[in-house]
Parts: sequence; structure tokens; C-alpha cells
Amino acid sequence: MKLTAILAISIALALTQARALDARQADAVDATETSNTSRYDAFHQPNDFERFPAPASTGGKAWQEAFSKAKDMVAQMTLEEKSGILLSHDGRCVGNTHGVDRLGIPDLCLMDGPTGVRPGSGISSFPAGQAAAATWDRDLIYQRSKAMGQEFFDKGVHIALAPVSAGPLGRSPLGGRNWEGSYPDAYANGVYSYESVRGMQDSHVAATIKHFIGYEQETSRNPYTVSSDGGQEPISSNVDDKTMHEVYLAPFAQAIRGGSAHVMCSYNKINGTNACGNAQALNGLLKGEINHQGAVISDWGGIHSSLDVLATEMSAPGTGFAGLFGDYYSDMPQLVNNGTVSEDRIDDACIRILTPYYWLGQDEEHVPPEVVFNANNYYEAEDTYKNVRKPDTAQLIHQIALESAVLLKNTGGLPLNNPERLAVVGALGDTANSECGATGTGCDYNTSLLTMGGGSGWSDAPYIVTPLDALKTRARDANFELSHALTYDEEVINDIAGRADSTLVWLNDWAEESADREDLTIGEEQSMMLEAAVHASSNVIIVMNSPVVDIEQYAEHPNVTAIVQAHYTGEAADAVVSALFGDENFSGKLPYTWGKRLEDWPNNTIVTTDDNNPQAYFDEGVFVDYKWFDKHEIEPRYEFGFGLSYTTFECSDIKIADNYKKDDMAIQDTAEPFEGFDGSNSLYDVIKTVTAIVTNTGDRKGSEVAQLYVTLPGEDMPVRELRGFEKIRDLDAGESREVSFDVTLKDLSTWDVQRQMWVVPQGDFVFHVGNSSRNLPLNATSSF
Ligand SMILES: *[C@@H]1O[C@H](CO)[C@@H](O)[C@H](O)[C@H]1NC(C)=O
Ligand SMILES: *[C@@H]1O[C@H](CO)[C@@H](O)[C@H](O)[C@H]1NC(C)=O
Ligand SMILES: *[C@@H]1O[C@H](CO)[C@@H](O)[C@H](O)[C@H]1NC(C)=O
Ligand SMILES: *[C@@H]1O[C@H](CO)[C@@H](O)[C@H](O)[C@H]1NC(C)=O
Ligand SMILES: *[C@@H]1O[C@H](CO)[C@@H](O)[C@H](O)[C@H]1NC(C)=O
Ligand SMILES: *[C@@H]1O[C@H](CO)[C@@H](O)[C@H](O)[C@H]1NC(C)=O
Ligand SMILES: *[C@@H]1O[C@H](CO)[C@@H](O)[C@H](O)[C@H]1NC(C)=O
Ligand SMILES: *[C@@H]1O[C@H](CO)[C@@H](O)[C@H](O)[C@H]1NC(C)=O
Ligand SMILES: CC(=O)N[C@H]1CO[C@H](CO)[C@@H](O)[C@@H]1O
Repeated sequence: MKLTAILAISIALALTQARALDARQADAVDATETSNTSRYDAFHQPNDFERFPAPASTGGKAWQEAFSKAKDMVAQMTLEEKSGILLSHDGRCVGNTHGVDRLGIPDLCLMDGPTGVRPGSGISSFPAGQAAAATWDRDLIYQRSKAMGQEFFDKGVHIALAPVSAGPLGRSPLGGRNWEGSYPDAYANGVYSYESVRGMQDSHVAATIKHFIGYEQETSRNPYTVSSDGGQEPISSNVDDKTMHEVYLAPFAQAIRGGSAHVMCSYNKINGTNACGNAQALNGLLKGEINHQGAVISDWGGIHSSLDVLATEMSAPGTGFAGLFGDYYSDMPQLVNNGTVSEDRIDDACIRILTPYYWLGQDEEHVPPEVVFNANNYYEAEDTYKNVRKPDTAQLIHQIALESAVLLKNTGGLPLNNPERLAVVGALGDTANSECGATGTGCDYNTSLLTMGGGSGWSDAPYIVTPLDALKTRARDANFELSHALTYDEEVINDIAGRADSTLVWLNDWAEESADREDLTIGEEQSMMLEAAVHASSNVIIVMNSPVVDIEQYAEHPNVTAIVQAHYTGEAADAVVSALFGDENFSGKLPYTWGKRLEDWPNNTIVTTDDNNPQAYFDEGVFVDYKWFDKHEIEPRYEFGFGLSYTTFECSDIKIADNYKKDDMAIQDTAEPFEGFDGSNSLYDVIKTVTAIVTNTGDRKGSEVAQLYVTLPGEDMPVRELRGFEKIRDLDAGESREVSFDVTLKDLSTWDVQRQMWVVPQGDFVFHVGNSSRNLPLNATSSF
């Protein structure tokens, strides 16, 4: 088997895991995780296809015409042709279905990933999902995905393996793929999922919202190759029904409302059954309750049996990757012929794959161009270079990167005010980043500028303008001295930081698919660089391109005069520089909670064990991220939704109005049961509108993110939950503007496990408005 560079990632990861397991098997099996049998048994119910058979698709409200077309086509196909559509094979793309030439249906091309077309060249490298989330701007989130969609389309891709919804949601701050996603809050994640799907599909590319569901750790995620060796089974995410509905399913429901063509099932098990063969999760929750009308596509190696076809429509990579992941579904004609699988199921699976293809017009009005790249030989000459970047996209990426920067501390270090001598320390200039590649093996990621993490969410930047590049240009234009230390050298750092007016220290931290971070530390070399700078200078400004890291000992250090979280920026690593100098203001807010120490988060959210059948119990329930900190009265260093600006804002005049408005945002409707359903109303109808006034009380123009939180009545509820946010852009000094939040029936409901429906709890609802989850000066109370 030929292991070529990029496609080899998943294979290499699987093999590494397999090797690690060989070593582990010598150890005694640690059975402590399964010793609590009552608890284990409560979650491990049989995989019940009788109770949860695959529902036949209907096309839903939006796809009727396309559904009829798909149905007609499928009726003309032979069993072999239909089976081919369900089975990915080797081809020019990461995934390739078998087309049906005589009916004019091409091989559908599937490509990664959430920051751009991967593997590929001639494309843009977009800011990570988490960076887009930090802008808290719906339109930027939408525009990012639309511009990305255009590049997928122009490359000839039918189905993008993006965006990431609540999988991972970000239950643990150590999660290796949190950066690919957005917010660990169901409401905000739902907004992100909805807007990202809309954007992608407005460029006529099918979105594949992922990874369904409970996919919260990389450790022991174990694709098929590993467990088939008799090694460790994939981690089981054991999630109770209420948490499943309120935290993990809710964002996917928004993706379905956005019209997501497809859904990718995840590697983990849910309650002991593989996600991609899980009757209750896929047939019950996904295709039943939230009424998904497209296909479920397996993660690469997520299928463990051809009978997974009873829940998952497409087997990927199928026979691709030399069959490493099991060839599942290649025996489909035999399984139908001998009565194991019904032909109706195969028909419906094909219809679910083809309906979005027709709906997006990929057969007629919006036919993607021919694929000229070869994902298998990306680093070899076989690839035909085709640049699909649009000039406006570079501007958009720059804007998103700028607005994703969050100013966490400022005791006067920023803005940089006409410095005479500026020192910079750390990983801000090395373009070795472009060599980090998806696996991080091509560079020392402890000391390289990082524009994103690793794995299938990696995209190859055409260029990276480093912060050092931008600073040099400024030094030339503004005539100041710029000296730098890109690696640890105490003497050099002493010297340059000692004489500078301001010292910028750039930090990063690597996160990647297939491995969770071990801790929150920034590594030895960076720690030494930071420490040296802080000793030598009383005006140190920390800038990070990282997930949440431990900088606790510097948070209140008098020599650290500003701290900025700039996230993973994609190609526009320099964007933050204009905000550092005050040409632009900071307007980003943290899209997660920044705790003081790892122990502040719930314990064991990344389960590490040698047990052959590892179990993750989602014991914190709905209390994820800020809801955990609030419930346990843990003071975070920086709270969810927090971010400073160069100006100041006040909120005033909160008002609540009963304001009934029919849901006008759903492309597709979900079928979630709720109390008070009268045959024509929707769980997503607006029932109240909360308004407030935001005033810029400082002396410069700036943008503020107004946030609405609600305290629902009842026992053991989160202290408060996000239910609205709006970025108020470019308020002049002294200017006021009204902000308005529409609150839907679902926003005020909780999942009733006994009655199996959404129910509005009895009592008073307190609505809070402010600019972070812990700064909510306004409140007003209303009953339902
Ligand atoms: C065992 O499971 C039960 C039921 O879920 C739970 O109440 C109990 O705390 C668990 N005990 C331990 C030691 O984990
Ligand atoms: C998982 O198990 C819990 C506990 O029995 C149950 O409430 C929930 O519905 C199950 N969810 C799925 C998707 O199996
Ligand atoms: C049906 O065919 C499949 C695939 O060849 C085979 O594995 C299975 O044992 C057969 N089942 C029966 C009942 O013949
Ligand atoms: C990064 O630093 C850590 C410890 O500081 C070390 O264990 C690791 O090997 C380093 N990684 C690379 C790629 O140099
Ligand atoms: C802060 O920086 C000054 C140099 O400007 C240095 O003398 C002092 O020791 C530093 N403080 C600490 C606590 O490191
Ligand atoms: C988490 O673990 C730490 C150390 O073992 C313990 O002190 C703490 O009480 C645990 N927290 C919770 C919420 O269980
Ligand atoms: C957040 O609101 C407070 C007042 O409640 C205000 O002092 C502060 O300036 C606001 N922060 C930002 C970044 O606007
Ligand atoms: C509502 O705001 C008032 C005034 O700031 C405050 O005293 C009160 O505690 C708040 N109530 C709630 C429930 O947060
Ligand atoms: C985005 C934004 O509001 N930028 C403003 C930040 O503040 C400077 C200085 O007042 C203004 O010139 C920018 O327009």
C-alpha cells in the first residue's frame, strides 16, 4: 500500500493508535471503568432497530422537487448501481461515490474540511471555526462559510466535509479539535452551525455537519482499523437524555434548520453502540426527531459492519485507502439478495444522498467544474494547479482574523503609541508554519507561528503574512527600532526587552486531531522566553495564537500590561497588528471560559485508560463550560463572552415585549415534540422580544457584543444560559443604538425526559443583558 502524504494522515494515526494498543495489551486490563455495573448497564441498552427503524425520507418542506427527481432516478437503477452510490472508492477526491453514467449521475466528490479545501493548493486558509466564533458576528460567520463554499465549488467538490457543529462542542478545554468547532454553548453553537450551513450551501456545495454525536475526545476515538485488530474499542460517550437534547442535539437541530445536506457520524460510541450504527441516535434523534432528510456519511473508519447501513447511508472511505477501513458496504448487493437488508432501505439511502445534489442544482444550474487535482498525489506533480481564490476573500479573512482577537487585559500596554523601540519575542515570524502540515511533524510547533491546528481540519495557506512581516513594515513607515528574539536566548531577550518601550511576546499552543492536549501549559521554551521578557521589561504585551492555555502567573503581573487571545487565524496572522496599534479596535469576545487551572473544569472529561472498552460518562450533564463555573461558583480568569475594547460601553433600558412571530428562518423544519403544539405553530416561533440600549461611553469608535442570558425557573437549572447575542458595529463615541433579541419558544423550554417533549417550565424567567456571562447589569422578569 502506498501511503501518500496527506491522505496518509488518518491511516498513520490509526496505525499509531494500533501500535500503542499492542503495547497496552501487555498490561493488565484496568476494569475500574466498568466495575460500576448498574451505571454501565443504565447506559448500555441494546441497539434497537425495531424501535428505531430508519425513517423513509420525504424531502421535508424544502426539497420536494429534488426529492421527486431523486426518487425517479433511483427507480431506474439496478441494485449494483444503487449500491455503488452508498460506497466511497479511491478517486481524485478524499471520498468518491460511484456515479451512474447512463443516468448522467457523476461520481460525487467529497473533500475536507472546516478551514478550506483539503488537501489542496490554490485555496484560501480560513481562520479556524473557533476564531470565527470569537467575532460573535453572524454575518462574518456566514460570509466565511460562503467564501469557503465558493472555493469548494470551484475546485469541483460536491460535498464538503464541514462545518463542525456540536461534535466536538468543547466539553473539555483539552479537546484536540475544539478549534475546528465554535462555542461550548448550545445556543451559540446552534447559531454558528446554522449560519455556516447556510453560507456553504449558498455557494451550491453540500454541507456535511459533523460529528454526530457526543464526539468530545480524540483519545481512544479508535476508527475501525484499531478495534478490528482486537484492540481497544472506541470510547463510549454515555450521555443522559436531557443532556443529549439540551446540549448536544440542539446545535445539530439548528444545522438541519439551515438545510444541511448531510451529517457525518462520529468515531465514538454513544451509550455503548458505535455512532455510525446507532439506531436511537441516527434513526431516532437525527432522522426522526430533528427530521434530517439528507444522508448520514460515516467518518473515515466510522463504519464497523455492513449492517450499519440500517442507520448510515454512505460508507467512507469504503473501498478507498486500499480497504484499510474495512470495505464495508461492498457486499451490499449480496446482503439485499439474501434478504439481510431490504431494497427499500437501499433506495432510501440513495434518495437521501441524491436529493441535496438535485436541490443544490449540481446536476443543471450549478454543476461543479471538473476536478483537476488529485488528493492522493497532492505533493506530487500529478496535481494540476488551479487557483480558485478570490481577491475579496483575502480581505474577508483579514477582517475575521482581526475581529476574532480578544483583548483580555489592558493596564495601559495597548494601543502601542508611537514606540521608539519595540522588541518582539516568540513564535511570530517563522513561516515554518506552512511546513507544520496536518500532522505537525514538519516543524517544531513549540516555537513556530501557528495559524491553525493539525489533522483533517488543516488547510494549506498560499502564503502567510506573519506578524513580524507586518511589524517590519510598520517600523519602516513609522521609523521605530524593531528587534526580535524568535527562540530562547536569555541574553538577547534581556538586551532587547530591557531597552524597548514595549515588548510583545507571542505564544502559541498546538492542538490537533487524534490527540487531546495533555495539559494547559505552553511548553518549556515558550515559558522561558516569556519569563525572561517579563523580568527584563515592565511593559510586556502577550499575544496568543492558541486554545486556552495557562498564563495564570502573568494575569495579574504588573509587568504584563496587556494580554490578547488572537486564536488560530488562518493565512491572516498579521491581522491583529492593526489593533495592537489602535488603528482598529478590539471587538472579539471569548467563545469559551478561560479557567484559572485545569481543575476548575469538571474532572475526567478526557478519559484516558487502557481498558479495552473505555467509558466516558458525561456526568456534568448540561453544566458545560460557563454553566459549570457558575453552578460551582468558580471564578474564571476570563469568563465566557468577555473581551475588552479601547472604548467603553453601557447597556440600559431593558424591555420585554410579548411579540409573536412565526419562524421564518427554517429551510427545513425539525419534528421535535413540544407542549402546546397546535398543528401549525413551531418550537422556533418567536414569543418574546427583549430590547436594550447600548451606548458607547468612551472616546472612540468601537463595536460591542450585547448578550442576552435567561435564568429559567425550576430546580437544578443553570444559573443563566445564553439566549441571544448581537454585535453592534461601529458605534461612534457617545452614540447609542437599540439592540433587540428575539426569543423563541425553544429558548424558554427544557427537555422533559418523562414526557419526551420540550416543555416551558412554570414560574418566572429572568432576562439579563450585558456584555459577558458575568457582567449583566440589566435584568427584567417575565412569566411565560
Ligand atoms: C454508580 O452508578 C450509580 C448510578 O448511575 C451512581 O449513582 C453512583 O454514583 C456510581 N458509583 C460510582 C462509584 O461511580
Ligand atoms: C443513553 O442512555 C441514557 C440512560 O439510559 C438514555 O436516557 C438515553 O436516551 C440514551 N441515549 C441514546 C442515544 O442511546
Ligand atoms: C448474506 O450475504 C452476506 C454477504 O455475502 C453474508 O455475509 C451473510 O452471511 C449472508 N446471510 C445469509 C442469511 O445468507
Ligand atoms: C514541545 O515541547 C514539549 C515540552 O515542552 C516537548 O515534550 C515536545 O516534544 C515539544 N515538541 C516539539 C515538536 O518539539
Ligand atoms: C519588571 O520589570 C522590571 C524591569 O523594567 C524589573 O526590574 C522587575 O524585576 C520586573 N518585575 C518582576 C516581578 O519580574
Ligand atoms: C476533581 O478532582 C480533584 C483532584 O482529585 C478533586 O479535588 C476535586 O474535588 C474534583 N472535583 C470534582 C467536581 O469532583
Ligand atoms: C462592559 O460593560 C461594562 C459596564 O457594565 C463597561 O464598563 C465596559 O466598558 C464594557 N466592556 C466593553 C468591552 O465594552
Ligand atoms: C437584577 O438587577 C438588580 C440591579 O442591578 C440586582 O440588584 C439584582 O440582583 C438583579 N437580579 C437578578 C435576579 O439577577
Ligand atoms: C472598528 C473600529 O471601530 N475602529 C475604530 C477604532 O478606533 C479608532 C480610533 O478612534 C478609529 O479610527 C477606528 O475607526
